[in-house]
Amino acid sequence: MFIIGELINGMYRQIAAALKAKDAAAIQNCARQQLAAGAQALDINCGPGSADPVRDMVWLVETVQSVAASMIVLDASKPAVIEAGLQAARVPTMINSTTADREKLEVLVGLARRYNAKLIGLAMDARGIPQNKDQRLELAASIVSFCAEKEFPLEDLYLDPVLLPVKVGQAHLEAILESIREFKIISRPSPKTVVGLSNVSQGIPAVRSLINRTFLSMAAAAGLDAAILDPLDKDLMDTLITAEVILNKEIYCDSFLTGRRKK
Ligand code: THG
Repeated sequence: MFIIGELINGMYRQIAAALKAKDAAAIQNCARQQLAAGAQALDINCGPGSADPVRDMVWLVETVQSVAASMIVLDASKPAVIEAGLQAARVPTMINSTTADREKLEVLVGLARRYNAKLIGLAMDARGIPQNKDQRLELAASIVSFCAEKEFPLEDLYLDPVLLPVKVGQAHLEAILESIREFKIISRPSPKTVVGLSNVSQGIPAVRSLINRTFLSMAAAAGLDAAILDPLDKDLMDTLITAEVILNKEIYCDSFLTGRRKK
């Protein structure tokens, strides 16, 4: 599974403070720690409190890429913020994200092509979060057909079923898992799939890690290709390694866990 570290996000108080103070060392430490723990890409999000998200995104991209060559996942709802990040980036990039709305697809698929970036497509539109599996599949299929029409490579498209917290969306989780399986068979070549894992445990501090790793192993079994997650959660990373052995994606040996752990 492709691991995207979630921690450089202004949703976290320490990151919001570091961003406000332009504390480059704090951001760079967060980047290095996530990569050392096994992240292959870093999600970057200025958070809801940023007064100037275009400027902050550029600063975050420059700050991170001066210490790491890994892919940066530009996480913002405003296309102008994503474009500023794309312009600043000298490392590989992923756009996070477009919705299934035609206007957003026009802009973001255009940017992804122009900047040779990968693209996350959320199975939602201006009407909001889909209510069932059929609606998710319909939204995902409209993103796929738009990308195919514009000749954006489908293997660079990551479809996101939009993971809801178990606390508010319990009845959706089984359908979300089924969507992961079904998104993969919308087209050939197959699009990829991604979730923002920590969404599932929001608002449940006591058992966050348990909920995250339980969902992740179920999503891995459904064929999930990538996850935005907290790579510093050792139990979560151990669960992922073990799930990949069980799914025969990694070869078993008696030291499979210690052998594949990062530190
Ligand atoms: N899909 C895509 N991108 C995403 C998401 C998604 N990006 C953002 C988010 N969801 C994934 N990243 C996070 C990062 C943090 C948290 C959840 C998801 C989180 N943060 C703490 C909280 O809200 O409890 C912040 C508080 C704190 O600990 O300081 O949970 O779904 N494509």
